[in-house]
Amino acid sequence: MKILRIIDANINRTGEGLRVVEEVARFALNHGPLTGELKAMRHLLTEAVALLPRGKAGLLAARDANEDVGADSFSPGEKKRDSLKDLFLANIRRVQEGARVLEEFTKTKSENAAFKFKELRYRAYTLEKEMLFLLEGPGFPGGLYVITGSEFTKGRPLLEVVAQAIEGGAKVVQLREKETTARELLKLADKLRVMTKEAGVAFIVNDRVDLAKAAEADGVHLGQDDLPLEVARELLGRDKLIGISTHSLEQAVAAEEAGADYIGVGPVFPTATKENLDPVVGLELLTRIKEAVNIPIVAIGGINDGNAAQVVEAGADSIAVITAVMGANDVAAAAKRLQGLFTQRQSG
Ligand code: 3NM
Repeated sequence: MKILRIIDANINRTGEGLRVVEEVARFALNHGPLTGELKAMRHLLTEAVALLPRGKAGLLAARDANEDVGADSFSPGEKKRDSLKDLFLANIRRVQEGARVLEEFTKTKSENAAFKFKELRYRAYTLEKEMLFLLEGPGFPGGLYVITGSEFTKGRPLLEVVAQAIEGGAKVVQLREKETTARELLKLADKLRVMTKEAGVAFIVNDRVDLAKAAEADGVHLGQDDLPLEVARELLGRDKLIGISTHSLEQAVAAEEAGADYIGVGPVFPTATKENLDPVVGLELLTRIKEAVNIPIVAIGGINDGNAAQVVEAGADSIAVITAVMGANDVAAAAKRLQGLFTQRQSG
């Protein structure tokens, strides 16, 4: 009877875990094949139960949830789930642990049932890897984020300047060219895609979800008046980065809640590079935003050699610059100095 109670409790645990994970696959990821696999795993659980002596009826007879001494003791992790990823991980672990317990305790009762529980556990490991990748996305690298601006290169070809910035250690390149046709932008985007891929640098397209998709960029950066994040996510999928420009604490929190992979925060300092600039954010608000959100923060606006260290000190995970790199006399050296601030932080 005691063993049957253990088996019953763990069948419930495994089945409930599978249900939660299935909802994530179905409604959060919109993923047909994974949803199908989870359904098949639930069926496998039912099949295994049917192989036990007296099947489901025997388990029900052994059930006594009121007397379960463990029912009230939540572990701290059970009460708080910070993100969809945490919720997913907690529940896939329940499945794996439940299946393992079932495998051990049914060995003496039905070898075939034990074998099915083992199969279930292995399928849960494979599923964990696949779903985790989809939930985590590609990840934002941080560090120096260089934004293009042909009018600031002092007449030098843009692609050459970007190549030098990459040579200097830039981690992200964003295509942002205001006075160009879509056709020209796509040509440029295709070239930047090749260059960044070879260097292992993230490539982001400003504003244009269509171009980001066409050029197979790593993501898109959107302003407050561009397409809403949900629409961009629908078009690009979960494995692309979406960054949102924010200019206040409220906008930063809202962007994180909406599912941004990172946020731009600016202008940190006054700058003449952008028209219709929002009010200056300053370092203090940058720090407050850093404390309020969990996603990476890209500080932008008027950042240069003279003030970049303070920006990193204030909590920026990344600094985005146009003129400090595009307009530098020695582009590679400028990029190296700015990226160096992050390398120092890591080792210091
Ligand atoms: N966005 P520079 S400030 C493109 O506040 C851009 O969101 C900003 O150029 C914002 O490094 C800015 O030359 C211009 O100051 C950044």
